[in-house]
Order: sequence, then structure tokens, then C-alpha cells
Amino acid sequence: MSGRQIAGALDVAVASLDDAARTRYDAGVADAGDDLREAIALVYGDAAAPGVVDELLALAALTLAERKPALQAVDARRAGDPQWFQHTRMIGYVAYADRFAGDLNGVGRHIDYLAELGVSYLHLMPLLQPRDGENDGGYAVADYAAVDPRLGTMDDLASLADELRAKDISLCVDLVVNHTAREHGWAQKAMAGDEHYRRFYFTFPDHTGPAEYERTLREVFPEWAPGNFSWVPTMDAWVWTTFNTFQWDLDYSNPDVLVAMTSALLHLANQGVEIFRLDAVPFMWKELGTSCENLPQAHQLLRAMRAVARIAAPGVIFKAEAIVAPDDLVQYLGTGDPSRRECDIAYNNQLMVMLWSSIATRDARLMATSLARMTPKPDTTSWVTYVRCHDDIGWAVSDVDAAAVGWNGPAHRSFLSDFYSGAFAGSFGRGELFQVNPATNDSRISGSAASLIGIEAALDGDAADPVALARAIDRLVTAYAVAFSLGGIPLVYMGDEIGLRNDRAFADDLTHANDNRWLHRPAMDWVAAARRSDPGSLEGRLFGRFRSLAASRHRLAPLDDSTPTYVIDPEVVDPSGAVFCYRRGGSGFLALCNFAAEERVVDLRAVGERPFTLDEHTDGVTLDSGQVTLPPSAFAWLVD
Ligand code: OTU
Repeated sequence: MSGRQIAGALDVAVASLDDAARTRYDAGVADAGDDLREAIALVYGDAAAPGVVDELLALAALTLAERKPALQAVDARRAGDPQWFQHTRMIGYVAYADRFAGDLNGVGRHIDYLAELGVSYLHLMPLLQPRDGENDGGYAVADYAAVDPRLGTMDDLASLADELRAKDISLCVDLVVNHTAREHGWAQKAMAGDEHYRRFYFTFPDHTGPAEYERTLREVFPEWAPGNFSWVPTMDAWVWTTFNTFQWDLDYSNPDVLVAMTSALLHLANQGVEIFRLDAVPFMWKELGTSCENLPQAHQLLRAMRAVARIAAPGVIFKAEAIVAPDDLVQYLGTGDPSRRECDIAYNNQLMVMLWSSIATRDARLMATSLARMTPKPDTTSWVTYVRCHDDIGWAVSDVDAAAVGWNGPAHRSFLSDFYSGAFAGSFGRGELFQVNPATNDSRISGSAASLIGIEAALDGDAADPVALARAIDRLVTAYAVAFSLGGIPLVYMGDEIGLRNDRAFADDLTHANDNRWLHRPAMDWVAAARRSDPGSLEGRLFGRFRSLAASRHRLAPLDDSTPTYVIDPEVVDPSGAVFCYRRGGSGFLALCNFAAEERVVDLRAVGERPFTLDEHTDGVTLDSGQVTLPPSAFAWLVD
């Protein structure tokens, strides 16, 4: 129901609060009320804004009224330490509940495993009720108020959040804000002719409108879902579907959509979700003649949702999922003005892509150039740093950055696809191409970290090669060493810590047989994981080093993300340009990563004056008379 039909609801909601809740509500409105009003007016105009604001405030009040004491305690703790997510104790782990542990209760039985790894943040992949059959890994939600029954119930989710919190682990879940499944109640009502819900989506009577938009849109899934619109016979209309035809984009120019999605978010916040991964945020606003990505209104919508959460569930933070160009990406972290907040954290896609680029080219120059060129993020926000995730790797290498190191952008991007699909002679990559687009010559890569980085190749049948295996392990640990120290919250993608290889049987499940991203979404191998305490096994070699990275990160104060990162020109570090080097903070921390296939010797006088000592590092690294010797694929953390 639209709020403009339920005038007075705000008064009723506020009147229902007891004194303590009323105090918290008033404090929240004092903190974020203006932010909310300004953002809403920018999207919906001054005339409509007050009604929309009242509806959102009514939701906030009701959420506060129901917020349980344990969550109020989280809110109070976060208020006393608003930069909690920047501390060195933050280490994330990302898993599908079913693939990791069967269901939500199963996850609860593996908290000790997470604690062993030093994890303080658990992202469980989409877990709300999806559509039946094909569901894009849960990114096609049929009901935001229900958990996928195969995983458990909403009560199970709340209990799991309690258990995690008792171990100081924050729960992160996805909120798919850009689209719903075609099977969602809103879409079903729209199809049944309900005008109110038809306005939740973009519909066009013929292809004229879509054709005009298409001129400036890209295609996210060109192989399966060419174009951005789908014909829906029951509605006699084209519907906007950026992703698959069963994922209908929501029309946020209708404020009822914002209210409905915010309500879903607050409900989950009251189950104990502390971090929201907001999916596909760049697409939240459309305008003819634009790319319909990263538009100013998308930012205002996030700002409005964030303001409501600041009032209703102030302990919560937002993570932007925006896999866009670096300059567009940093905008999701807001302006740094504490009274105008947007997302608190965002995926550093550029770092992830550059790690894989540097590994393939054995060269750190492109990585250093593109990371140094990134617009600095606001100090109070953080990147999420990762090596692998559940999606493919798209080669976000700009032509300008490539040219700066003397390379051709398109040629480099296709080299990376060739390298990681194994087509390039001598490559250790064992991935597969994803979404080959003949029109743009673009292609992306699927595959698990262990399979892409050479662990699978080193273990291959007759060719099993212990030296290559050791090198591949070093490469993976070095990549993670960057994620653990460059700045931000490092995420461990489930299975990387024990070197899980591609799941070649993924296509046996017909609901995702055509989607090779399932190559790198294997089930947890608990038999393999049980070998993690055997230092001679692959799992033990990796897990031990992940634990060590985590323990060192926890201990090293300069890795707190309130301190900036400075990337040093690799050619200053070593003439070959193969050593990636960065300092943290006032320079109490220096990292060196050798991407070359040969040893490199770095003279510390070239990179910093301090008397550094060797801290966390790969076996074989030495420091002698100010010179660090790095074996191939080795890293070193130095502190003063
Ligand atoms: C996200 O990714 C999810 O991570 C994917 O798993 C989903 O399929 C998709 O949304 C739809 O829900 O394009 O290639 O800028 O890049 O939202 C992955 C954001 C994607 C998009 C991103 C999307």
C-alpha cells in the first residue's frame, strides 16, 4: 500500500514507541533526518518528498520498536566505535550456506572452523527464497521476507546471527535491490493486471522504447540474455531485464519501490544482519540516452536507504556491489561528509583484476599504475579486498592504463582470457571463458583461484610436479597477502584456504548447466579440510599460511584502514617492474610482492628510510644489510 494512502502512519508509529525507543528514534532523526530528506527530495522532488520521508520514518520507528536488546547493544557498541569495520581484526569469509555446510544450522556447526581462520565477518551468499529452477545463484528473489526453505527459516537465520555474534563474527547477507524474480509477488500481481504493482517495473507496449534505451546500454549476459528487455505475453509488454529474463528490474522512480525494499532491509537488520551486500546498485536508476548505470539518483537512493538504516538499525553497514570503472566505483563510498553517508564499504574490483593481470604477465607496473590512479576513498570508508568471488573475472583494464605501460588494452584483455582459459601456450590457467561477446570481442573467465593460479595444473595426472605446486601455492598466498594488507577488509572465498579446484561436475545440475560460474562454486570438501593440520598436505600448506596471514594482520597496527596506502613505482623498487610495493600509514609497514618467475633483490634504501625488520613472509625470503631477497612469487611484510 502506498504511504500517500496511509497519511498519519508516521504519527501512529512514533506514538507506539516506549520512552527508550522514542529517545533512540529522536537521536536517529537528529543524526540522519536531514540526510534522508535531502536525498529523497533530490530523487522525487520537493512536492512528493515529505510523504515519502514520512513513510520511511514510519518504517524506521517500527523497526526500532521491534529491535531486540542484543541488537541494540550492537548499535551502542558501533556508536562508540564507528570505524569498527576498519580494524585489523576484520577478516571476511564468503560461502554459500548449502555448499559450505548443508543449511543455516550446518553453518552454525562450523563456526569453529571460521574462528580458526581468524574470521570476523561471514558473507553467506543469497539465502532468501528464490524462484524455482534456474535462479542465478539466488539473485532472483521470489520473497524477501522468507529464507530459502532448503536452507532453513527466518528464525534459523536470526539464531545463526546470534551464534556468530557471540563469537564476534558479523553476518553479511545479500539484498538484491535492483531486480526481483518474475515469480515475486509484486511481479505476479503486475502480471495479473494490478496497476499498482505494474508500476513497480518498467513496461513498454512495443519495442520502440526499449530500442531507444538499447542504443546506450551494455549487455551483462550477452550469451544467455541478449538485450536488456524481455517480452512478457501475459502482460502484452516488454519488461526491463538487465540480467536474465526472469530477473525484472525494479522502477525506483516509483517511491513505493524504495519503501518496499527498505522495509525488506530493515526486517533483515532486525534478524541480526549487520552488513548488507547491495547487489547491482549501479543499475538502480535509468534515464534515456545514458548507460543507465551510476546515475546520480542511484546514489541518492542508496543515501536515503542508508539514512533510514542509521535511524532504525544504526549498527548496520552497507556494502556496494558495483563492478564498474574505478572512478565510478569510488562514488558509492560517498563524499566523506559524515552527515551524508552512502555505502561504508565496496568491492575493490580493480585490485582483484590487477592481481590476476600481474600474475599472468609477471609484471607489477600495470597494477601499480592503475591502483595509484584510483581516486582516494573517503577515510571513514573501506574497500573490500578479494582475490576471488562467486562471479566471473571481467578484465576491467582501461585502455589508458594499459597504454601508460606501453600495452594495448584490447590485446591485453584478450591475452588474459587466453592465459586463464589455458589457450595461451605454457599457461598454468585452467579456467573457462564466460560470456564471449563476438560483438565487442569481450570475454570473461570462470574458475577457482586454485585452478586459475596453477595448483590444478601442478596436480594434473601424470604431469604432477612438486616444484610447480610449491610455486602455485606461493602465488596464491602472495595474492592473498596483498588482499590482507593493501587496505580494507580482506575476503577469503570459500575453499581458497585449502586450494579447492574447479567443480567440473557443475553441469550435472540442470538448473545451472549453462552457467560455468558454478565451476568455482564447489561444495566444501570437509575430507580435504580435515587435512589442514597436516603440514605436508596441500590443504595444510595453504591453511597454515592463511592462518598466519590472519594472525599477523590482527597484530599489525599499521594495517588498520584508517591509515592510507601508498603504492610505490615498481621501477623504483626493481628495474624489471615485477615487484609490487606499498607502504601503509606513516610508513610503519612496507610490503613487497615478487610477480617474477625469478628471484628479485630489493634494496630498501630505494623504498623507505626506516630500519625495517622482516615480519610475515614466504619461505626463503631474507633480509640482509638492507637488501631483501625475494624468491619467485614470494612476498614480504616489513615493519619498523
Ligand atoms: C551481481 O553481479 C552478482 O554478483 C551476480 O552473481 C548476479 O548474477 C548479478 O549481480 C545479478 O543479480 O554483472 O557479472 O556492476 O556487475 O551486479 C556480474 C554490478 C554482474 C554488476 C553486478 C553483477
